Amino acid sequence: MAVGIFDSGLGGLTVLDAVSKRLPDVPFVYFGDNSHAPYGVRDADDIYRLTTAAVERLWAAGCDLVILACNTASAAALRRMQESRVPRDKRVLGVFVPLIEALTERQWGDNSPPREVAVKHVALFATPATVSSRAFQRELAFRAIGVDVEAQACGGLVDAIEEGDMILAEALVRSHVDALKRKLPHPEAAILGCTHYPLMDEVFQDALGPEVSVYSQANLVAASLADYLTRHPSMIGPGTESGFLTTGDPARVSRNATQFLKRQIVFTKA
Ligand code: DGN
Repeated sequence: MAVGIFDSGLGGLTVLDAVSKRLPDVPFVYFGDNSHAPYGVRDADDIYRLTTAAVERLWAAGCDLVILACNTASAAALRRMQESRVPRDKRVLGVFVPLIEALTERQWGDNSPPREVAVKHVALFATPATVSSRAFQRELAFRAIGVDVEAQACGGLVDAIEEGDMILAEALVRSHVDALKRKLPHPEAAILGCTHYPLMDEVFQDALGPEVSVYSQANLVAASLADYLTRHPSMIGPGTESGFLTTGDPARVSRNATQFLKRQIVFTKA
């Protein structure tokens, strides 16, 4: 059994990279739904349908535990899936909660009532679908009070990253940060609420300024997964090889993935 890691495209590789550094002996299967990316401009039903199909494919590949390494899918599909579709012996986890636990300085699974936290003004950068879902604000409200969240939908950024057009991606980051700062001039913390965005984290930090703490998910999700597997060791085991699956063109996706992670990545057709 391996851990399944799902994203609409290449962004989840930032999570995979952090997970495989933290847990080098754990096998994983990565699934990129590149032929349907980006999800960020789709409606919630469509995202739910595509996410469910991908998760079922990962279950069939021997992954009892699947991480939705995609905020857009976590926002639109995770709760709905957990309520209706996940069999008893399977688990599907998202990427919001580890981030919010870090922001609110909570331990994993601390379900005590919401309380005041140190950070008061938060900038959220995410896809249009994640921003309009308000899932981040909803999860935050379960844990913290008195936090002002200003969200910026970063239209076009996932497409530019998927295309490998880093000049356009940098220009988009700078213009989205400018737009955010017009609404919230002095954020204390900035959330990169899309797993593609850690590939641009230095540009975000530069545009925001050194006084802003930038939270990016990859390392937080890896730490949370390590903790989860310590408590649920039966979710992994022998019998499944690591691998990379895509619904897109494997040659093209492998080329872009290799460029992102700066190591050879070979995708096969899902
Ligand atoms: N990496 C996905 C996320 O975290 O939201 C991007 C979603 C998309 O396809 N736009």
